[in-house]
Amino acid sequence: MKTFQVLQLSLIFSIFVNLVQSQYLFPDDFKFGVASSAYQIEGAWNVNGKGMSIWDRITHTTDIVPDNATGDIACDSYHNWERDVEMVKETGVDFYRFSLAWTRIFPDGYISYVNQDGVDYYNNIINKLIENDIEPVITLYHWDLPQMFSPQGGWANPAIIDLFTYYAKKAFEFFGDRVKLWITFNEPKVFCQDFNLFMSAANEVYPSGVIDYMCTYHVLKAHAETYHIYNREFKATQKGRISLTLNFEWSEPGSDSPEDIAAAEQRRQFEFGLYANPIINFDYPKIVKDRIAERSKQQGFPESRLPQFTLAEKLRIRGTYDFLGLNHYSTWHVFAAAERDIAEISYESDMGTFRNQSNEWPTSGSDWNKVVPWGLRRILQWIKKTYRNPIVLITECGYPDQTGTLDDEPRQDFLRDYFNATLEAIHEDQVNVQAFTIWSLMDNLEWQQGYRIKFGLFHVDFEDEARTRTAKKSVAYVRSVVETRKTD
Ligand code: PNW
Repeated sequence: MKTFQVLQLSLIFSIFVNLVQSQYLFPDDFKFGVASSAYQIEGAWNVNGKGMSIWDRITHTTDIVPDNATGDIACDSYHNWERDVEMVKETGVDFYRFSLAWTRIFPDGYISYVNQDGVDYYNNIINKLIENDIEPVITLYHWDLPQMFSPQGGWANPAIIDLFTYYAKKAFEFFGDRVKLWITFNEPKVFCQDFNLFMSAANEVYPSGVIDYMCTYHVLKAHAETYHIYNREFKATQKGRISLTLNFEWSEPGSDSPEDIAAAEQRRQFEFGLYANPIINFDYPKIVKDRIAERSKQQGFPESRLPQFTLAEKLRIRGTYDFLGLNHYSTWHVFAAAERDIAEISYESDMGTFRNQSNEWPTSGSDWNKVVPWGLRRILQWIKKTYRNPIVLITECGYPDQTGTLDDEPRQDFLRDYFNATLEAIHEDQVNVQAFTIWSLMDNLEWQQGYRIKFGLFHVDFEDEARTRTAKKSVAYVRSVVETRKTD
């Protein structure tokens, strides 16, 4: 045969293979999970010795949550944990990411008194998961700070660093023989850069642009210390991995103009780099440092409102990750904007830029959760480039609606699209993403949106005292993806 014919034949053959196998597969060692968090599901807020957290106080004493909703009962997972494990099993996934309620184990936050009931509760869940071949993944801090620490400013007070690390160390002692994946913090950007909401009390206002950076500074130090404790005292025997989880909404330049391209990058650095850069690269991102220092100076501050790390601290924080946890929900168009009035002292004015979402992007049950799967792929590409291709575990991604309907095709479509974006990132961009976690196992208390927004793979009947759970259609879809390794 002539060379030409061979080429022609092989071309036809490869088109045929592509047609038959039009789809990428999830690698065998790629893991799937589902997630929840303590305050959003557990209930039993004051049962059997549990202490009060800031979210108990916020829901009881402020009106930021609609319908007077609270987590007092929530999904009552305190009593329904066996059913929860059954549900995880039904989805077929490899792991369950849940969080510890600090105050269920240490009611006042201090480790001087252990509430054994809390330790037993989490031991039961962990043991049942393992019995069912499901890996427990624990988040130490998913926003429910012990209320005892709130009057002292919580994460704005340096005392919190030791208080957190003591608690974390106890958690490794109690559960680390069986838990091999730890997440110190869930989304510090959310609880620091929205500090007022997360500490909100009737007559207090916490100044943005000051206190939120103190929070950032203390969280990064607490994370690093916790990482070092685990590394030094537990890793050799327990053989687990530890990191933190950062949320990242993709910032796409609003146009091809150099200004908008720069604005999008500036926003990524303020929202994500603020936390990722000190841990993975070194120190805060330069653009963030420079902008806050410059605005602080113009405002008459003697030094930057962003507390600076010493060289020793920078070195201590750098490298404190075994993987990068990523929570992702949506995408925005970002534009350059005129500098805000210098008198305005806030994180938002430090960050600058302006953002909106395209009306052409399909919407979901929550205004800003537009469905933009390519945004996830761009994030993964950007992380690879900016941080030298770290291991990425997607620790949350999910679709909200307002009905909780069992016929949740839109959720299934969302998952298919975001799974495909992940597959393209793996196979076409060689991004090192190794897990996908669906938020959430079940409908639950969606923080300041109460029970109005529903992310669950399982429906929960909040009218029913038993909080009966029912699988939505997307559960079968998830199970089939996990089994077949393909998205349809
Ligand atoms: C996450 N954002 O919060 C939380 O980790 C979950 O507890 C929560 O239920 C889930 O997302 C759904 O909202 C986020 O503004 C809050 O980019 C805000 C953002 C991202 C995540």
